[in-house]
Amino acid sequence: MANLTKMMLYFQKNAQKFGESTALLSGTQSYSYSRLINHAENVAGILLGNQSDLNQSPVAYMVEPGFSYVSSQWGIWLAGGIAVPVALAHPLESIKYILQDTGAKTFICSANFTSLLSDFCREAGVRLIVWEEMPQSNPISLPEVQLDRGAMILYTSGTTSLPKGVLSTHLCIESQIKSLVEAWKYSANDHTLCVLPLHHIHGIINVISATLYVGGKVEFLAQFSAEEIFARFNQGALNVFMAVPTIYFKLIAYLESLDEIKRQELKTCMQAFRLMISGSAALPVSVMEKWETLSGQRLLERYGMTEIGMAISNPYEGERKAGHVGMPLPSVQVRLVDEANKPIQNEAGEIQIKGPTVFKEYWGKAVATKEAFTEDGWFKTGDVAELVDGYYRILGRNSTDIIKSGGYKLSALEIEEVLRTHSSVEDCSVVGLPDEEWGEIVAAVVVLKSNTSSDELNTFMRSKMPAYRVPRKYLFLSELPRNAMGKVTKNDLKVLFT
Ligand code: MLC
Ligand code: AMP
Repeated sequence: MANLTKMMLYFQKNAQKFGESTALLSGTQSYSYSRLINHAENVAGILLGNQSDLNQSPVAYMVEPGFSYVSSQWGIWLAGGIAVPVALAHPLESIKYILQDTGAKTFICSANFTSLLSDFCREAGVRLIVWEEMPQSNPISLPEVQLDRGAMILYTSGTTSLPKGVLSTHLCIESQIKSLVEAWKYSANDHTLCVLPLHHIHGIINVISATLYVGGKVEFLAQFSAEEIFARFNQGALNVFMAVPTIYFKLIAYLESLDEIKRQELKTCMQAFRLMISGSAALPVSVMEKWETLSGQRLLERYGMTEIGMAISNPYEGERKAGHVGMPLPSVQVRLVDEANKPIQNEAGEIQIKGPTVFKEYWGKAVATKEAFTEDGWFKTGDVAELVDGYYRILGRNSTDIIKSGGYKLSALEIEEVLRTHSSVEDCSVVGLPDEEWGEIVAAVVVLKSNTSSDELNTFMRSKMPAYRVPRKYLFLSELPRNAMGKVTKNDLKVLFT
């Protein structure tokens, strides 16, 4: 259909090569690489219409994990656009923010989301394309997309009250993929199960993109379910699995609820896997050890971030050290620095990263982008680590305003801003409390100006943000503790919950 004689993008080139091999499995359906690329070209044709190139216009898409997701993403890339995946669990307010911040004027959604989106899109002048209703497009000539062009914007919460769009180029994405393929030895024999949300780098790059780059198979689960994951493991076809520590925690709880015979049967299946990885948050040593006992797999823990892809990893071959994240991945430069950005050795310091995997900019935020890098181009992660016997060990973050819960990065400031909009709330402060299952859970200290209850605040917050951002504990105080500068002393607040 489309004219493919021009320069092809990395994923497209490979997809042509893998032809009729299975790329995706979802539900009872399987999809070959040729079918995937054909459909992506059709999506590109619909997006382009009479234009020859989307010229890096952002295109939002909100579709279920599987064929519709990958063909939408690839279609946007083939048409020369920037892919903006939208979380399925987000309420309309968060979606509006992303559309406004990116300025996306086109939105692909699956039929399940049309009633949520259609009024807003009509009013905002956004073209809404329903994935299931896409017609066959006419043959088109695809634009030539150079690797230095913008490819994807992912939203990340940080030390500002509103999430920032992280813009990665095709070069960043291909470099991230190649680095992982080399380190973790992906191959066409890989068959992985994607259980992660697809608006974050873990699921998008490590699970889907790297597997499809080498001709492997990606199977999808619509949503997390321990029972369903083990049912798929039990079928015996899967050989690679990647997840966040909370998922391993939940899988362990499920395994422990089974009888010995069933547990042993699943252990036999899991022992046959080539690789199991944990990342996105610290893997508690207790979880790593229990998982090894129950599955026979020693988890490979690695460290990454939306802005840099994966940066540090335990070795594929060699010792996987519990409580440590390992060594720099191929093409990634890592250093530890003091508060003056001076490199240090034999001491804890901030992790800084350089290399082709690092993102280009925060979308529309030149000042934030400048502040995120040192003058000589190192990205400041805000994570603190030490180097022990050649292995990095993460010690924490240099901001109490960032919370990691269930593998999601949350901004305390963002949650506070929303809580302050409740009519009974005079002031508030949000902190993360250590939690074995979730890594951290969100807790809010509230000063009230009129009577209300934690139940009411909870209902209010759930209407404004996805469940994983909602405070799980509330504490009411008459005032917030502050230091001499007037800043709330969050460490003092944390102890009040113990
Ligand atoms: C959900 N619940 C929580 C919670 N999230 N409770 C406390 N803290 C949280 N963070 C509650 C819900 O309110 C609900 O309870 C119950 O748990 C089930 O909710 P759910 O939404 O169905 O949760 P579940 O599907 O079980 O989700 C758990 C999860 C999910 C671990 C599968 O959080 C997840 O997919 N996390 C992965 C995120 C991710 O991909 N991060 C990567 C970012 S990239 P109730 O009472 O309401 O019924 C990155 C870079 C890198 O970090 O290095 O990779
Ligand atoms: P995100 O911004 O959602 O991409 O999350 C990135 C953050 O997750 C990093 O800055 C770290 O704080 C955290 N993180 C990722 N992997 C690990 C890990 N293995 N151990 C500890 N923290 C991690």
